Amino acid sequence: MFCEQCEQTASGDGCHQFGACGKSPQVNAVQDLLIHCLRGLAPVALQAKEEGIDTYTADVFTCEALFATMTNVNFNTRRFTSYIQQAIALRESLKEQLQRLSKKTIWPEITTFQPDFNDSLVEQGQEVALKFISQVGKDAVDIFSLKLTVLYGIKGTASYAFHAYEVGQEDEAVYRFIYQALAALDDHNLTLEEWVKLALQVGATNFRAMELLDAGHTNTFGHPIPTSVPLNPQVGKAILVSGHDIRQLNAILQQTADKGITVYTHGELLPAHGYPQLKQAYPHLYGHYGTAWQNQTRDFAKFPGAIVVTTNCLMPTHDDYNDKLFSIGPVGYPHLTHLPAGENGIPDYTPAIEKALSLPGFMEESPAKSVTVGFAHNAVLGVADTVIDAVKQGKIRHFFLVGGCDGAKPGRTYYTEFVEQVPDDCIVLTLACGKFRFFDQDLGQIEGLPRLMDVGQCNDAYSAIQIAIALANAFEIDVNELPLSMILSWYEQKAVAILLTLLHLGIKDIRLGPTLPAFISPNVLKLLSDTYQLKPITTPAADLAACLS
Ligand code: SF4
Ligand code: SF3
Repeated sequence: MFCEQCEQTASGDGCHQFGACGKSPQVNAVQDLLIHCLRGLAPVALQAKEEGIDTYTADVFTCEALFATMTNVNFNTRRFTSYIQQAIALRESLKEQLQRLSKKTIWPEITTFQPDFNDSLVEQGQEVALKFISQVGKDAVDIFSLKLTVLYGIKGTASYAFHAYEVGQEDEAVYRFIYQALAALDDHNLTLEEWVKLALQVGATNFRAMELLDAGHTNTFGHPIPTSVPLNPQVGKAILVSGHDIRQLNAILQQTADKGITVYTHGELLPAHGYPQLKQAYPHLYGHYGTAWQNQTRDFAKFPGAIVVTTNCLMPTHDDYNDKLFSIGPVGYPHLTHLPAGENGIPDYTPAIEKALSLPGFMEESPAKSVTVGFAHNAVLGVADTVIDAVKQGKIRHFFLVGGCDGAKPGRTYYTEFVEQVPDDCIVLTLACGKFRFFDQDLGQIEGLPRLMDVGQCNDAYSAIQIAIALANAFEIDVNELPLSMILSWYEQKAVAILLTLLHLGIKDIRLGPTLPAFISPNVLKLLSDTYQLKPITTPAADLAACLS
């Protein structure tokens, strides 16, 4: 196998024997086969779109299937077999419709690929993966590096587009670009410059996908408001909802209303508590349980109720909690109970509800503890005058956006230490699951503004960008001239997409860690550091001093 799509990749080079995330060579091979089939679907779907044929089912399917191949989403070869079958069926259906229009098209080889479902899909996946790697020509290493950047970035974008679709927000241009990027992976004539351009277009499209998702969330659940979230459980039966999917959290809340079950968020669902319409409609949406995704083996084992995983990050499951763990949507793990999507994509959560009722739940109170969430763009810009005055009076010296993914590597203590060392006259904005390194710290206030503000999930990078743009406009300067530094942590492909968005917007001086992506070649890295001054993190003290100088 060969996979280097995440930060955890073995020896910072690539997983060759077995995934450091727990992905087996077999799962990796069927994921590669699925990507190959999606690359074959893409040119056909683009041609169909040209002819006015409805490609909607294929559009949404492509997003979900790409999402399933992201790190820590799906480890189930049977689910990938089904995705591969669907990809081929959708491709052939679109071809048939084109044929009916008497459109004579010479299809590239990849669009005629037919897996043999009676033979080993693993071996076929290994073959196509080898072919993809060996297709590198002139500027081989750098073009391959950019191809992987585009592929991994588009996986992140597709996952946000899928979430946006779920909350009723779509843009045909996003679906079209995802196909264009997939189809480009088979274009052997693109120059290095054209690949760089395409990677930045991934960033632009991801910005649009995050904007759609922001609109979907805020239209459906209201603009987040600062909200205190208990971290101490309350006595009673319980369901824990993990991942990013706020619409599915809403559905679980609906289906558990009046059942005597308390609902807790886990991981990236913590910011859901800030959405007023969700909170008001469901008093049993109570608190947050557990910390970072990489601690789930311990946290899930201890949770005395049912657990539903809606998206990444799912770690290989454990006998201690397998029977109370449920997956939905693109998520999967062998032998885990998967709740299939019903009408409108919402599963019947009865098995999870029954499991929660059969388990003891929390038996005793624990000391009160809480965090505050809900500092998205509307809330922060609502106090823009206070922020601007505090900056003008020198009471706020600098803003730090410390956000991104969490992970298991020891080097990630950098982010905790960084936040601890931020001077008292500076504000820390945070987002995504990297915040669990410091989310419960009390950093105090400046002029009534909390020094630590949780902007939201990783996709709420959109919100952070809106805040930065509004501040830059208020001061009549460029975003890069703001007293703002971005200290980012990455792990998986949503973070790759967000990084490309920031580069597309021309944001400079980003500090990235804990290590740089293995798929970025030295030449591509030089290009990014020359153009955008993108740099690796060093030490908290040195980076802080450089940001404040
Ligand atoms: Fe390795 Fe990451 Fe790929 Fe898993 S997703 S196999 S850890 S590079
Ligand atoms: Fe985290 Fe997996 Fe990336 Fe949404 S939940 S940011 S790592």
